[in-house]
Amino acid sequence: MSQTTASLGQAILDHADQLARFSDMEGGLTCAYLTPAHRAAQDQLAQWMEAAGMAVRIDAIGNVIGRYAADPAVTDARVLMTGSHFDTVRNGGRYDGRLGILLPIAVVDALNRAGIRLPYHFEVVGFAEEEGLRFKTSFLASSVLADRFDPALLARVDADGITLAEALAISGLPGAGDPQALRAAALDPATLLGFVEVHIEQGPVLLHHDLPLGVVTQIAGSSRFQVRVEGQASHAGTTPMGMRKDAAAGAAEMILLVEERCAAAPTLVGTVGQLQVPNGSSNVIPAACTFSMDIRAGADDIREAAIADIVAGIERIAARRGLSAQVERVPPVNNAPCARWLMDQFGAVLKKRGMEAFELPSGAGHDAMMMHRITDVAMLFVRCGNGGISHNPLETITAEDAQLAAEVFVDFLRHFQPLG
Ligand code: HGY
Ligand code: MN
Ligand code: MN
Repeated sequence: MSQTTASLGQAILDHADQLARFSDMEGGLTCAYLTPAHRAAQDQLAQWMEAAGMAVRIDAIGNVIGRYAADPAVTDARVLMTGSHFDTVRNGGRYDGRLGILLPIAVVDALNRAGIRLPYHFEVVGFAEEEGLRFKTSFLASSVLADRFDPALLARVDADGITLAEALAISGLPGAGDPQALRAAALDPATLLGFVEVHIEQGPVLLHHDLPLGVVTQIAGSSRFQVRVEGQASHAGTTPMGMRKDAAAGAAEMILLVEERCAAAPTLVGTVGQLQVPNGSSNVIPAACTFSMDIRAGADDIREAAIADIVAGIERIAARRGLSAQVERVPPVNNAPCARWLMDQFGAVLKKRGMEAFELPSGAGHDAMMMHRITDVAMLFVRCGNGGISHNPLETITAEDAQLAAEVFVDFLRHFQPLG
């Protein structure tokens, strides 16, 4: 087997480069849900999965799912799933999510070429939507597989006023967005042995410890919000400072509150990544200001306590300034623990190769946290270069680390022992 895994690392990076050609923007990588670039990436992944010897299906939400069938001698084979997302943030990196699809495809291709079958069905999922870029609600794709999709989200609109339902209706996907078709795409948890996800760390910890790989202990829960602050437009030159209802100044005070409150507890982080003054003019006091909030913590109670304080603070600031504030909450994704029995199988492979079985939490969210709702999960992190930067074109990994991750993944698959 080793001769066929010799050059997987570079092949994975090459595929990431090829996939990055499909972008919604010039000069960078943006692949938002159900755009032409997204459809091209979906087709490309399906082609690579088929070439690797997998039977491929595309489901009602757009997931690309390849099945590498079990050894025919195993008549009651269940399914071990892996995968990650192929949508991206705006002007993002080319490995976030995609490494977790391309690496397993390369591994299956090597197993197939070596004529090796596993004692279980192995499925690789290209999740169609995880980042929430287009419709401001994340984990759409894994929530369908986990039977946690909220049909009310079909009414969410993108920046062009297109609803998720309309986008699905013209997508060519099975069911065209019919809620029944989305429900029918859910997996049967009884058929699953577990879900394992390979992902870049998206942080500096492995780099700091000079380690290529790490085993994830838990995935931080996250809550996202859209906040709209409304005041009163009036003349920038004639309105005394004490008589203003300035929505942007109010929003600025609220944003500083987010920063201050989220600095107050370990593992708690808060980010305002989007900030707009709709239809603003430089000589008009802003009548409205909108911003996003992304609040995460290593424990749900820490996150929920911060959210309660921040929402109360927003209301206090609005009242004092004569403003109104609407806080719209996107469904939260709770903290997800990884399963010790799965983590230890990655750890055993690392130790057998003379490597440290280093364990670390994930501050980033992943499809595994949604799959955790229906089966046990584990994650293998791969070191990030450039100081661990991610959600940025500077995101990078080395072919050597991708190679190591692929070899460890092959060993994990070939020695995998189901629970019980
Ligand atoms: O935001 C996240 O943590 C992930 O990249 N969607
Ligand atoms: Mn991401
Ligand atoms: Mn990701």
